[in-house]
Amino acid sequence: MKRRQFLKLSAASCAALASVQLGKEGGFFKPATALASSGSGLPGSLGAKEVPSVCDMCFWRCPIVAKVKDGRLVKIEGNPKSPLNGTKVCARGNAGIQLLYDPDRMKYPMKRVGGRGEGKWARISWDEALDEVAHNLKKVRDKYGPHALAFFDHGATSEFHRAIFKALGTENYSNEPAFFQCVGPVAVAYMSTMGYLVSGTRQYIDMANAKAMLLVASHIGENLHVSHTKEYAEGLAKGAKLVVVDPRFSAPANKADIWLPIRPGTDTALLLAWINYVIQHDLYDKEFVHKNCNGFEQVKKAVKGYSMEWAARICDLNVRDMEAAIRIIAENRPNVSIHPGRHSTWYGRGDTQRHRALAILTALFGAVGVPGGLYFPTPVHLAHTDCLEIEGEEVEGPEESLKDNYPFADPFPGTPTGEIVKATLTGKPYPIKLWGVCGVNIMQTIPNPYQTMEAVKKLDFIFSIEMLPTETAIWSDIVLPEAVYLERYDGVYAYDGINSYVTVRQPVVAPMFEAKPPFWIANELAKRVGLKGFSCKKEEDFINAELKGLGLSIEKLMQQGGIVSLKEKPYRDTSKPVKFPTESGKIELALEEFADEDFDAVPKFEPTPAPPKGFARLLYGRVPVHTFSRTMNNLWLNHEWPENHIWLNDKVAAKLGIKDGEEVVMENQHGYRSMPIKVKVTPGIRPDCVYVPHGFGSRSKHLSKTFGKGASDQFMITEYEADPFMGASSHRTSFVRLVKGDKVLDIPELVALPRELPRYQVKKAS
Ligand SMILES: Nc1nc2c(c(=O)[nH]1)N[C@H]1C(S)=C(S)[C@@H](COP(=O)(O)OP(=O)(O)OC[C@H]3O[C@@H](n4cnc5c(=O)[nH]c(N)nc54)[C@H](O)[C@@H]3O)O[C@H]1N2
Ligand SMILES: Nc1nc2c(c(=O)[nH]1)N[C@H]1C(S)=C(S)[C@@H](COP(=O)(O)OP(=O)(O)OC[C@H]3O[C@@H](n4cnc5c(=O)[nH]c(N)nc54)[C@H](O)[C@@H]3O)O[C@H]1N2
Ligand code: SF4
Ligand SMILES: [Mo]
Repeated sequence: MKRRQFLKLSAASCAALASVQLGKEGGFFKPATALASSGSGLPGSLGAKEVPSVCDMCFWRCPIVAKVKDGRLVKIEGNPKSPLNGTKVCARGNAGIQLLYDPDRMKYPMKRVGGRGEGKWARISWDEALDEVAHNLKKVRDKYGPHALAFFDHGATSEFHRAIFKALGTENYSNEPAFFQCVGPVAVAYMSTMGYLVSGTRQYIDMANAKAMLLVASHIGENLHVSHTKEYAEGLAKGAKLVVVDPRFSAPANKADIWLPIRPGTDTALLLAWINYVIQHDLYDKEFVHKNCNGFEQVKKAVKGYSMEWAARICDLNVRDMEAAIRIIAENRPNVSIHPGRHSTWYGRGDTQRHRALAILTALFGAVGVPGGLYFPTPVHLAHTDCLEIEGEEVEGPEESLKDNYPFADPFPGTPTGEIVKATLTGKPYPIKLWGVCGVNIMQTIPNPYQTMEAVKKLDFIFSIEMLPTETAIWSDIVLPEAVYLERYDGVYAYDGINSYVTVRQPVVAPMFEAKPPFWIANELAKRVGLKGFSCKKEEDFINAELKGLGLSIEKLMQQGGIVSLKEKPYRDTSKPVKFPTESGKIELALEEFADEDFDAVPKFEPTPAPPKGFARLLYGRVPVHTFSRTMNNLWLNHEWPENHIWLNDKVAAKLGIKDGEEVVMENQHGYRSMPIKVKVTPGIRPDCVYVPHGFGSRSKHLSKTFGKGASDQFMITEYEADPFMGASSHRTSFVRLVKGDKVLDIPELVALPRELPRYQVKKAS
């Protein structure tokens, strides 16, 4: 098959994959008798009541229509009014039904009766559960001060509960994993360089109109967000060239014109050599740089020493491919998508500067505010409401803040997770004695779970708000069962990318068992700790208050099928200079504010230590049908992809005598061993690393469908380093060798290590 044909096919098959169709359509559904508690459902063409809402099987939040028959959810489809996903949802979006009806769900408030982590619970009433949580919140605050309370939160419902922690006065709450385990480095790099955030919930990269794309990691297709993947597939189908930099033959590497199988941890060397090459060969957009950028001469001077030959040795690539790759991008400027990346907490030191280098390259090509490039988000004018604020007392900050060591942690919310864990363990600079957890599976999310467990053992109290009996739930003293996204309101969701719109999440069925919506839980808890609670009476009030800014209400939205489009201006007027939201109004190619904090104004290459002898670097990523650990117990998704495999280079496997499909155990540099995992023997990964899809290997027996299936990358990550800019913690700084039967197998070193790259010295786990 010719490549072009294949790409067209892949665009179509990708869309097909995105809407796993279940059940026959037409005449199958009858009108529902008991409808959604909101009563805002629309009569559906299929006979079932159709309720527009928003998916929450991952954070992309595709608009959906839920079909409810006799009070039971029978089908989820994309909202046909959505300009992004249309009627499509991905496998996970479709399988939301199996989250709602999962018999393993947290059904009632539970109190721990065994040791922490044992998973022994007794059912208690909501009154008892809330009283106990409130009592402990007050007790710890009164004894140790407000900052002894920490809240680990993520996801749609966290805002409700965070309001209590804020009102109690702690500085230790935040959107933890989404920042400190995910986008922290990209966020700081692009905010500082361009003045705006490119990798929040949405990513402002116009792949559908690109003439060429550069993906550094960014394994789109495995990392699956429906509209993002559709736009990428559309760009390829229209003929965009693709360059992929990844040590593994990833889903996009598979479609690339050029795949650069880079030595892990050396991307900045490649990017700096490319920046130098582009400047030396006059391959940049002079007019754009002249009109819109500061610091060009400084960059030119700083990167002069980074030659292609040097980078080729560091990155273990060949100069010919490196040159061909950057020429493909340069020739198509400015309509090129240099993907800013998303998950970027890889190596700690050097992560922020890697994304700075990507931002500089983007600016040199003028690929900002043009079709195919980075574009400008749509301003969304929701009205401000204090409905969801809870009044508290003025509290002074701690003498020494956990954020103090990280000059770029502000203006982002939250406190570095690593610092909270360490303060809990050591009591320094002040004690932390209570953790609340909501929407985060901290044992599967924050590196070094063994350290996290030690910290939890030191707490006076830990509670979690959960929908499933996860690893984190079994370490909690009290677990509060929360309604899942199909049973509750959350808030207004505005999509501010190309094809922008506004919509709301609303309940499609009433909460099951004794699960309660976040608004109710937080309000009840607030009252019991002596706070006033929310100023509005019900969820609809704050949603309507916010929508007012757009002249809308829930009712008006529903009259229009649940979605209203917004006016957008993603592209610039190329004849005029742009006013970027930086202090100078220009893109900052060299950053004095970095230099002021003793960082480099222009990125330098800072190597991360290479694997110790006998070990391979542990890499991880996504599979398209699962979201982290949260979907592993889903009946349909578990059926599709029940366990993960460890990718092992074929030459390494041959030397070790390991065959495809054989079972091994991973052992990391600190001697921790994983659960058994099957090997995928492949030439599609370099010999100096292995790859383990994330989220598998559950350690909670209560998750009956997924317990013990596959192995967790997370439980092998015992070494991490903080990003010195904002304190995010690295995840690709641990190493494994393999154990087969009772034999420990050292990984042979098949690629020579250049002198410039230091080797990791095994030290105590961080
Ligand atoms: N199906 C599904 N999709 C998801 C998610 C999910 O859970 N499930 N999660 C979403 C979220 S929150 C995020 S943040 C994103 C994460 O997805 P991405 O932002 O795409 O994550 P990355 O870490 O950039 O990409 C993983 C790839 O990095 C490669 N890699 C590892 N080390 C290196 C290195 O040193 N250099 C280079 N060049 N490549 C390397 C790996 O081989 C792998 O192919 O996915 C999102 N999409
Ligand atoms: N080892 C390793 N660590 C990683 C990553 C990795 O690839 N490998 N990826 C990193 C990235 S990019 C990210 S974004 C983070 C993601 O980190 P997390 O958000 O912690 O990931 P999940 O495993 O989805 O955990 C979410 C938890 O919230 C619960 N939950 C889901 N929906 C709701 C809800 O509506 N209400 C309540 N109360 N609870 C809910 C789920 O049951 C689950 O326990 O992980 C980071 N950490
Ligand atoms: S990408 Fe899939 S799981 Fe994520 S919001 Fe969209 S349909 Fe739901
Ligand atoms: Mo993420």
